[in-house]
Amino acid sequence: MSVNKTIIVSNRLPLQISTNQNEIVVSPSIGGLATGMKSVHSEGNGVWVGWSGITDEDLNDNLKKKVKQKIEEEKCRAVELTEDDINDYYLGFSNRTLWPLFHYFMEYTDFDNLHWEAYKRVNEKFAEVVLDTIEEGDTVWVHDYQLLLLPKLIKDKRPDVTVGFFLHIPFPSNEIFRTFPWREDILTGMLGSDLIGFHTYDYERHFLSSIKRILRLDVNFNEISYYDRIIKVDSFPMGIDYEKFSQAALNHNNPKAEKSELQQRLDKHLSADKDQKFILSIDRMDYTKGIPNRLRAFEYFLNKYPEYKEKVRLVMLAVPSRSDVPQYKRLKRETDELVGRINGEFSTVSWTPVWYFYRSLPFENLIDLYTSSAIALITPVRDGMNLVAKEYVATRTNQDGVLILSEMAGAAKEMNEAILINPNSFDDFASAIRRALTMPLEEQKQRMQILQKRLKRYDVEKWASEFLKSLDATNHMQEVVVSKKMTLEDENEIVKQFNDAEKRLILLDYDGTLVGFKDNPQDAKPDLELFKLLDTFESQKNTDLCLISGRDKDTFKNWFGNKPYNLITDHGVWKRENKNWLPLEVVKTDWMVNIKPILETFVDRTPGTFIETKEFSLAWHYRTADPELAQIRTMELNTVLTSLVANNELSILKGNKVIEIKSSNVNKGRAANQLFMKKDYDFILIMGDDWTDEYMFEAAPDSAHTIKIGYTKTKAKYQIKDSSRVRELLLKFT
Ligand code: GDG
Repeated sequence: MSVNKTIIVSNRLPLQISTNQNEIVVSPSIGGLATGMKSVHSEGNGVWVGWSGITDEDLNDNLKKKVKQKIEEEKCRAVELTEDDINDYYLGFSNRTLWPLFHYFMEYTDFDNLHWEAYKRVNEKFAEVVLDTIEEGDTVWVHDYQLLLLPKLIKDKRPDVTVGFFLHIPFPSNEIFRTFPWREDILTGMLGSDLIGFHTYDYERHFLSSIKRILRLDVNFNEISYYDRIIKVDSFPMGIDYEKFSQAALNHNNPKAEKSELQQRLDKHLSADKDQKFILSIDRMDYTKGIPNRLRAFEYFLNKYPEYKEKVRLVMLAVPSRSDVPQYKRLKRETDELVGRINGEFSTVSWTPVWYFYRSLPFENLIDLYTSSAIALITPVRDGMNLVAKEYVATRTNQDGVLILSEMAGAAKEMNEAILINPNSFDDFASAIRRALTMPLEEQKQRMQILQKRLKRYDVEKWASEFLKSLDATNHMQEVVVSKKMTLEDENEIVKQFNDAEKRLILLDYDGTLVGFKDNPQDAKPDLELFKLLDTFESQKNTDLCLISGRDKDTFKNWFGNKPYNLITDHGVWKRENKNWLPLEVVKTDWMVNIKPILETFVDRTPGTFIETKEFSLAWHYRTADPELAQIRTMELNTVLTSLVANNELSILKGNKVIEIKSSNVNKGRAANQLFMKKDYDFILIMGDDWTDEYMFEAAPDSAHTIKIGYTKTKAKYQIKDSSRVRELLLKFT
């Protein structure tokens, strides 16, 4: 029997693999993600899917087999990648396109088709391994920007499986994201998920704004309606392994503990002058981390407050990263030059202002640095979260020390007690450093205490479990939404009843039901395939086919003039039967002269909207308007119209991206009723997609088959996905 498991997917497996002659050595990696996922991974049959760090070319067949086996022993599955894959998908598309663009470095962003093709190809390779690993009831959690297309690739093949996605870097404002040539593919790729998580509410907001503007989907608070699914978007600020860092610091501070070489060196400097303080910065050598800017700001500080010369030292650890990418090479050169210049300018016999390490240090040395530094200066120009800031706080077990943190790091949102600065302002830098250097111990402790309490509570394990809890809840949410989804059995039953019936009535809405929506309603013309389908239908014996629409008479005359079907237009004002047009209702239109100027003022102030003037109604269309502006304007318009319509016996209909004002004594329900009463039908089928069709569903006799197109709330008995499903279904009757 299989146990439901969680499949974690990330670009890299949480393993370090090295080959020593013909031997394979596998050791676990200690990064934040690996720690956070540890319990998720070890529970049940948990599996981690990712790249091993070794390309196909680096292994012969024999070694490949051994590596595979070793990886599987660690409950991991490897996605095999070639050198080309890594160059084009990882170094190329991930690190030269997505990384700079999502961090607002547009000038560093390459849009290279070859890299995009590789990105798609590699996401498919990941999908293949994941799909091969999935069993019924499993949950998949995909991580980060290298795998944005993966959720859809999984969901398309396995709609039954719950998929979560977490982005570790910022999601940029729509103004940035919309410049991206493959923006639709990226968004729809992510929408394969049931839950999409970000570090902060701002990234969530930006993502939803792109969803509304680029895909034009409906968003309700933090839920996206996407065909038959509701996708939840939320923020989960990633934490650290608090216990590990605070415990390591406690052990380190124990007077009996053995001191590392680095610690001895740090101590020597600190004891030489009691007033001497270290200002620490640790980052990967990445242009998003603001390293050159920090150096320049430090130089500015020393010039502005020369009394701190020989009193402070910037201890800067920059960990080599992506050094094959040209911008990173340039950054390294710039940093080296700046450090050289500043040290050359200020150094004295006993003091060098910047102590610069360009390497990765073992964990113990990281703790040496954190615990020896009175100040941490973490000033990225853009950073998804920034865990270093949190780690510094966790190691301050005496509760002294001051964190200076850039507002542009996601972490700033939860670390208000740090000194927050705008990393582009040298004056902010200088005054923050001075403030930190002079901050009374009592205040340092007050701030640290609050920060520590928060980080301890919401640590990385809690982060992972909160995400999974929320993911599990989305799963139940979906079951509710699709409860009326039409099944194959339902379909077969209706077709059978149709075949057995002797007097059939088929009542079909037009827009959104028989055809999809177009930006301009006049472009949503019937196509040849539709004519063919309707003609076949019409020619069946004992079958009355009627199209029923809010469209005006002239438009339908134009489109269906020489067709024999019955038509009802203007929401039920006009009817065409046996080629003759008859009014179903007597309707006043004198109100239009008063209402139209009001609508015009809305058109003037809302780009992308327009008025459709029909014989008996006025419609304000806003399909192509900015969705957020349109939302505000529809509320305004509603308020303005409400007082007017009551006096004129008018009603306001909210359709699909349209508001229509028409006489209250006309609706599709009343018109449909007249048809129901005409003959003793033993089979009635009604289909429609929007709010105005609910009148028909409501008026229909109990035995009628009512079908709503789309998955929003309805009185209809069944729901189906879209207009192409309508056509597939109708074909079954012919
Ligand atoms: C991405 C996002 C987001 C650093 N130097 C050494 C070392 N480290 C460890 C730190 C810390 C980690 O590396 C760096 O994490 P960050 O969060 O600061 O930055 P990114 O690598 O850019 O991570 C970021 C994160 O994903 C998580 O979602 O916060 O915004 O960009 O844990 O301690 N570790 C060791 N030696 C070093 O020299 N052992």
